[in-house]
Order: sequence, then C-alpha cells, then structure tokens
Amino acid sequence: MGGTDSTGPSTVGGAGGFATVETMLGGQPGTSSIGGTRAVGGTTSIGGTTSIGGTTSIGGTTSIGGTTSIGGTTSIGGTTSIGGTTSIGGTTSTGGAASNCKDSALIDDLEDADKYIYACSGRSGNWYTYSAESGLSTLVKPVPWTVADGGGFVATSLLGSGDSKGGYAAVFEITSPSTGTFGMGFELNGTDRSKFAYDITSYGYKSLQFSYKTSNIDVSELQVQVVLKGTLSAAYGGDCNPAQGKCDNHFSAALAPATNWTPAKVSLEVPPTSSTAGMLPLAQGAWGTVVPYSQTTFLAIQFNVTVAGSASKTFKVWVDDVRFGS
Ligand SMILES: [Ca+2]
Repeated sequence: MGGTDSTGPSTVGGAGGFATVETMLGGQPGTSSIGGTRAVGGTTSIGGTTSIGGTTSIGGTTSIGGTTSIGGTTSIGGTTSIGGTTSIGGTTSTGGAASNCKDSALIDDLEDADKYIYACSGRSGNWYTYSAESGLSTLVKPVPWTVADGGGFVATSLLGSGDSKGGYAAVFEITSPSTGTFGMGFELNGTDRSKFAYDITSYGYKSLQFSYKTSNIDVSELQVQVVLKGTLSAAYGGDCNPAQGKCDNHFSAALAPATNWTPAKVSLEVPPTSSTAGMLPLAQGAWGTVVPYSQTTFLAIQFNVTVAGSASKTFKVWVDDVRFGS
C-alpha cells in the first residue's frame, strides 16, 4: 500500500470498454493499490490517481474500463460512475458534474471515437455491423457485432485522409460480397439482443437527420431503416416470428449514392409515408411482415446495403452527425 506502482500484464478496457489497446507493464499483476499513483490491471485502486482495467476505483481521478468509479473525476467504459465529473460509455452516471450529452437531440457524431451513442434523452446503445450472407467469405469492417466478441465496432478516424468532414465517422466496408444484406446501425435503448423500445413522442421528434456518403454503391442498394419492435425477429428482441421468414421488413427510405458528404432528412411523422417537403418518406416492402408504424416502439436505426446478383465488389458507407429533429 502506498507504493507508486501496482502493475501487471493487462488489457485495457473491461467489458464494453476499449477493445484495441493493450498494455504490458512489468511486475506482477497488482491486486490492490491504496494511495498509490497508479493501478494497472489491479482489482482495486483507492485514492490512486489512475485505475485502468481495475474493477474498482474510489476517489481516483481516472478509471478506464473499470467496472466502478466512485468520486473519480473520469470514468471511460466503466459500467458505473457515481459522483464522477465525466462518464463516457458507462451505463450509469449519477451526480456527475457533466455527462457526455452535448445536444439533447444529437444521437452521435462519433467525435468521442467510441462505439456508443451519446447518453442523451433516455438513449443508450452502441454501433454494430451485421451481415446476412450465408457462408460469408468476405469481411465486414468493422467486424460484425456478436455477443461473444463483446463488440467490435470502432469509430473511423478521418484525420489526415483528406476527408472534408475530418474528425470521426461511422464507416463500414465490405470486400467482394456476392449476394446478401450488410449494414451498420445502433440501438436506441439497449444492446444487441436486449433491445428495448424507445418512444420518440416523449421528445417530440419528427425526423431523423444525418450526413452520409458512399463508395461503389449503386442506386437502390442503400437504405436507412427504422427498426420497430414489430419487424425485428424475436431472436433479437422484437415481436416478429422468425419461423415465417418475413422479419426485417423494416420501415425504410432509399438513399441515393453520393460520393461527397450529403445531408439526409427522413420523416418520422405519422404516417411516415406522407412525406413533408424535403423529407424522405419511410415505407415497408411488400415481401415481409407488415406492421402498423409506431413512434413508440423504435428499437434501432440501421444503414443497410442489399447486394443482388454476383456483384462481387468492394464498397463503403460513411455516416456521421446522426440526430433527431423536431
Ligand atoms: Ca464526426
């Protein structure tokens, strides 16, 4: 106790934390550091200034990937932050001096470079990718989200790329698929197979707005989808019976290919098919389960690409500055 270092081999980032950073520091894995200046991989840090990967940080100034931070000034990726001044990616922040919500209607601008949407207006969730090509021999980047891998989505840095937007964006890329559907999206209230309904009437939202651009996408391949409880398979938290093979018929709007950043505004009004000027209408396909449009059962937003035939091409989709509009 009171030492300056309590360190050991560790992976920075607990469940739901950062997935790519690894730290190897000499010495044995520390189990406790009280009053010390740093605990890496240790299980407890009290009064220390930094706790990375530890399970508890009390009074420390920084906790990254830890599961609990009480009184600390910063908690990133931790599951609980009480009294801390900042909690990013944590599932609970109580009494902190600031949250990461910078605009109540802003879903995510990716500028915090993590996979979570901002915790604003009752929202929580994380970005994911998916693919529905059987026997997938191609690579979806970032890798598809699965329960097992704990989430593989990473925000893509545009810095130094010459991209006019700069900063970070949500990007996915597919290499040489044949047929299938691919995409990325985020939950509005929950994660993966624990999706819960988000009620946009509570906040008076009438549109979904974002910027996007595409590479090697053809007309009619890209859609933005509003995933309602009624159209999502029960296997993923929805009400649709997958045995009928007609799930995923989400309310959707077609997005035209765009090589430069393009703003889009999608109607969320009732009915979403009666388009207001300047807004894209939402509609379901004729092939699948048809459900009433509901503003109270939003589960997720997805950007979906359907590749038909044997196109076998590499394509990319960029999305940024996703927000609701009144
Ligand atoms: Ca951005």
